[in-house]
Amino acid sequence: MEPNTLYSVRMRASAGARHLSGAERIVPAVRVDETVNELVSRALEKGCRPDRLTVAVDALGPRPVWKLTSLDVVTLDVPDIPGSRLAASRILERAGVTGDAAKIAINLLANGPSASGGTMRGAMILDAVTGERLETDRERGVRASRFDWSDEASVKIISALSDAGLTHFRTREALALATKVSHAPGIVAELCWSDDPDYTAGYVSSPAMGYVRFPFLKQKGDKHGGRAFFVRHDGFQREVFIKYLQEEPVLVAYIGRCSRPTDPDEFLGRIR
Ligand code: WAQ
Ligand code: MG
Repeated sequence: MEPNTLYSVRMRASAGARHLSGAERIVPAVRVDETVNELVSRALEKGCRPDRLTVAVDALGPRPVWKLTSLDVVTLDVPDIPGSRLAASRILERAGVTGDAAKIAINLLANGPSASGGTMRGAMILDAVTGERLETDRERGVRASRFDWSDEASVKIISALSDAGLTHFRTREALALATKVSHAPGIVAELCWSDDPDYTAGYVSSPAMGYVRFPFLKQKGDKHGGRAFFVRHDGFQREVFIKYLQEEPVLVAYIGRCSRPTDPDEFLGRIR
């Protein structure tokens, strides 16, 4: 592994106790400056003004950086929310999540998964068999950190996603996150939809099936959303899993396939 001079740059904006936005990058030393500026501008662009904006810059040091290939992306053309949630549940079952665990996760995301019934900053960890919640902090959840697209892969994925009709930055960021998560020790699958009331799309992903999007996993105007990481029932090591998600640096350096919207039954037939 070549010695690296990479830095993790993380931004977080809040108003009072409320989290407004966050983003992070992994960049070489020479790009730290412009990246800090870019993330600060982004935090200030948002409609609501933060009263605290934190940027952390950390050298990654001598640890190796994992170079991963992004998950294959497909969008399933399901026009309604109940149909999308049902198809998402079927796909989770194919990935090794029980119907019960999938249902628990969908209900939690739909109703606000935090202990107080609001959204979480991070993700829930759910036993893929029982649906039991395993994260230590149910208010905050666990956050995946230290991942980014490499410069080259970033250019390529923007073009590949755009060819598949996908141009929103959220898709690109969620794909990098899901790619890192799909390599976590003990992961079975992930379910996500945004807590942004204007963003109705979400996805299920797994190492074998890739990143499967749904344009409508929730109603427009609904402020509930979140993430569930489903993990192996047998021999799951929570500390190892969390340490990987939070600390191991990952660059998504190669891109997977990005397909045009597909009929859900055809997709389910194909992955059988
Ligand atoms: N690690 C773990 N969980 C996170 C992280 C993280 N780094 N960031 C966000 N979350 C959780 C948290 O509970 C948020 O409330 C929830 O996920 C949603 O976060 O078009 O935009 O940033 O293919 O609002 C999915 C579909 C978009 C994208 C997801 O998520 C597409 C999105 P958001
Ligand atoms: Mg959000």
